[in-house]
Amino acid sequence: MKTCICELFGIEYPIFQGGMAWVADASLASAVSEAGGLGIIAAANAPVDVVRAEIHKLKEKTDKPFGVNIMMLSPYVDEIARLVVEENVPVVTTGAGLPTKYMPLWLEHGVKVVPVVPSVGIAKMVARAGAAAVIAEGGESGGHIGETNTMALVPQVADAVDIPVIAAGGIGDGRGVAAALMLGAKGVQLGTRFLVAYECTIHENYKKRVLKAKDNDTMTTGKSLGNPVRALKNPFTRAFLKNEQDAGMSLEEKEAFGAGALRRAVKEGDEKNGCFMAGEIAGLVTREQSCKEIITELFTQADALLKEGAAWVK
Ligand code: TUI
Repeated sequence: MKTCICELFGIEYPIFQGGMAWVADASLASAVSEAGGLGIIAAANAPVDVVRAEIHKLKEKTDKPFGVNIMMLSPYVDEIARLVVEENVPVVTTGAGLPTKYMPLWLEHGVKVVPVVPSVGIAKMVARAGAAAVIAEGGESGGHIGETNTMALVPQVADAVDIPVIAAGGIGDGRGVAAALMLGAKGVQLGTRFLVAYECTIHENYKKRVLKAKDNDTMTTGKSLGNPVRALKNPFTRAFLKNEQDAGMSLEEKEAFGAGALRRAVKEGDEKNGCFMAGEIAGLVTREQSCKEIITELFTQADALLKEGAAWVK
């Protein structure tokens, strides 16, 4: 199954793997790229040397195209912006803020820029600045999220910009892929489903939580702080929400409570104090598979659905 996304990025299937902070390392990204998608290393809050080492590890494992996700709130964002140029990274995706300041540098060096956008306004802005495509990410996603959900966001972004749209948020199987294409997307980005891939190196407890999750097991914290984050419900998310509502606590204290919580989930599997970021689709993710199995299954299903589709209308 091919779309213009395949040609644009030199990949076999129109799928990006989400640039999940602390999760998306060389192991996961190289496996996704080898399987024909676009594997993405998350720079997150990591220092430049750590990201460089992951890029080198990935290059040893695959010759296929890959990307680096840059979290715009990172304290190292300036250095990481230069690193991707030095390392000839073919694709940069960005999240949690506007990448426009860095786009002239990336474009000058032939880096394809694909920002994650939570709204039509931001999609238009980055399209004008030279983005190759946009990832329209709905509020069903895990981690830091915008306000509009995928079903409403994707068609509105697709109508507003002339560049291809990649849909993200709430997509977990071939039905989601087919639906995204019907909404006007030319490709998809998945995060949660890749959390349980064999090649994903997160703690076993994290994988178990995702595999056991039901439809209503995620929640959003941080809304009142202007920093909404979706994660699996646990003692940490409940305590965070309680602190948020506590008038006696300062903004700084409330934010500090969340520091290190994602690392505690990913590295230590800390069920009590960790923040297990995951999307609403976690309830659909019930099996560990290789990245290759996941991607092949997604597109076999989507292809069959799209071909059958005409017969559903009497
Ligand atoms: O970035 C994500 N998801 C993330 S980043 C992350 S690390 C983190 N952890 C805790 C707190 C903050 C970050 C975990 N998950 N998704 C992409 C995304 N980008 N969602 C929303 C946006 C976004 C928001 C505003 C993109 C641009 C934007 O621009 C407006 C502005 O005012 O900057």
